[in-house]
Amino acid sequence: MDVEVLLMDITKIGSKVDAIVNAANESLLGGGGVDGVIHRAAGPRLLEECRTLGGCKPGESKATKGYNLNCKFIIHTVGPRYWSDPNPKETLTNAYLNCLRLADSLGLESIAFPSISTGAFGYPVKEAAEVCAKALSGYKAKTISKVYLCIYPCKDDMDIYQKAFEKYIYKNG
Ligand code: AR6
Repeated sequence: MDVEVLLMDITKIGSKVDAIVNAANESLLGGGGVDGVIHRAAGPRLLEECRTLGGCKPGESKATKGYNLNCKFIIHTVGPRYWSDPNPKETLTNAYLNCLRLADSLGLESIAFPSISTGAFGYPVKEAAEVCAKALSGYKAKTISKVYLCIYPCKDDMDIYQKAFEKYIYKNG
């Protein structure tokens, strides 16, 4: 599974990937940040489908169609709220892993993630990047061969993710 870190608005990666991950909240009914951008770009039919899903717990994931985003699926996950989650590291790890497992179960080959939980949910970027790099590097993919991390809009954040992945690969030979 090849991982590439990009400085990119995730809604612009479109048909280049089979699935785009949304950093949502438990309601799955939209919000601010990347969630709001994804709903606006995908169009109102996304919200209609989300209403049928019955929400999503932190660390879990659910799939919808991609609608106007031109990817096959949007995989919605809920990251931890850093200051109130009883175990934010475990919840963030689960959020990444459950998106990958769901993508594999759908037979997908490529997936794009945003930086889950590091906006409204307050997870410090450096810590979140370490958790992300560890989760992705340890995952044994079935059908997924390419993962993009679309970090946006901050170049410093992208550098932090890049370093986290380099360090992890270096540590593991
Ligand atoms: N492409 C990629 N990343 C983006 C984009 C974009 N277009 N826009 C923002 N980001 P956040 P969370 C980055 O707050 O912390 C929502 O209201 C952003 O700079 O979107 O998981 C939901 O409904 C940050 O680095 O998600 C939930 O209530 C990262 O995406 C809550 O926020 C995550 O920031 C979820 O909070």
